Amino acid sequence: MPCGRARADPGYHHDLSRVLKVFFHDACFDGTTSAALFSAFYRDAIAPGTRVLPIGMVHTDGDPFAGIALDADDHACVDFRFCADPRMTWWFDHHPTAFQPPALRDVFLARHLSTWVFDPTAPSCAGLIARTLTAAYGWTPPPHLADAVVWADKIDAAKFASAEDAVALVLPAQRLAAWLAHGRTPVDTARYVEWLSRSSLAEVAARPDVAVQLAAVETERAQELDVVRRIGVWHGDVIVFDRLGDVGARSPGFLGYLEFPRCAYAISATRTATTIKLSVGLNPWSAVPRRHDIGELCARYGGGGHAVVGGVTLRADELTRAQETLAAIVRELAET
Ligand SMILES: [Mn+2]
Repeated sequence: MPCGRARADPGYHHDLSRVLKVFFHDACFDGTTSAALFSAFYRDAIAPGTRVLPIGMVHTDGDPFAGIALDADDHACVDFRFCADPRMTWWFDHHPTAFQPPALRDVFLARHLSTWVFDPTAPSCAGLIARTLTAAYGWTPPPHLADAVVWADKIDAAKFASAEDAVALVLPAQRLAAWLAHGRTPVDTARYVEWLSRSSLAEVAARPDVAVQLAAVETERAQELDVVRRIGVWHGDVIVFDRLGDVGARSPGFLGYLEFPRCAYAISATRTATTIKLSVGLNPWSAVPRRHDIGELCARYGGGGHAVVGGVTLRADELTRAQETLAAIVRELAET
């Protein structure tokens, strides 16, 4: 064990009754990798034997932590908005819109905890966590998690040579990223985090229950491409996929750029039984220069994100507001 510090503490040693809650950005490759990585670190270097409860979080207008119980022995939040509650001992994020409302930034700066780490220039939160834990605790991720971190950097920052590369479903990391984006339940993602904390992406992808679902994701791909091609509507150089009329339909994600390579921006509007999601992105493979800070734009409508990708999540009963917000975002992005 590279870090003997916590191991020397007999009070923590293999205390199976100890529980850590890890809050993470749900349905996201970086969010789940971050949660798996932090879980492995915590069991290795802080408190062996801890039972980890991964809890997927979604961005909401208002306080996403309202009604969330911080009742475990310790709490961590990764790849998700800042939570000022002192019981949230650990926090890592790279979203420029992490502080909402902005006054939370003052809390972060004033308390100056070494276990609260924010770097909006990090390509992925998993990469930020790995670098921080190595520097501060001398903890090196096991090879299977180091591999997942490399993929999180690549996927979260869309560092692919082309849209074709980005949507490929050949390697386990990309197959699992597509699976995570395909309407997984919080129970699915919590189990996935636990598996990934202990085994490789290839091993997780080969689990019989997962393999069946990965095959289904691949089968649905051709059908999805047809739909994406059919529903894209141009507004200047912005392509819009309005799926609000089709509850449960997914955002095209990178498939939008594959089918509409000339777009500068892509916006999708999707709806489930509980939430409405507007997703906004800059085409990573477009030669058109970026004209907007998308995270800032989304934050003005109650959402958040990065300069090149962001979103707004609303409640399912806010359809009118969602339609108005979609129209407003389209107007802002389409004007030159
Ligand atoms: Mn991330």
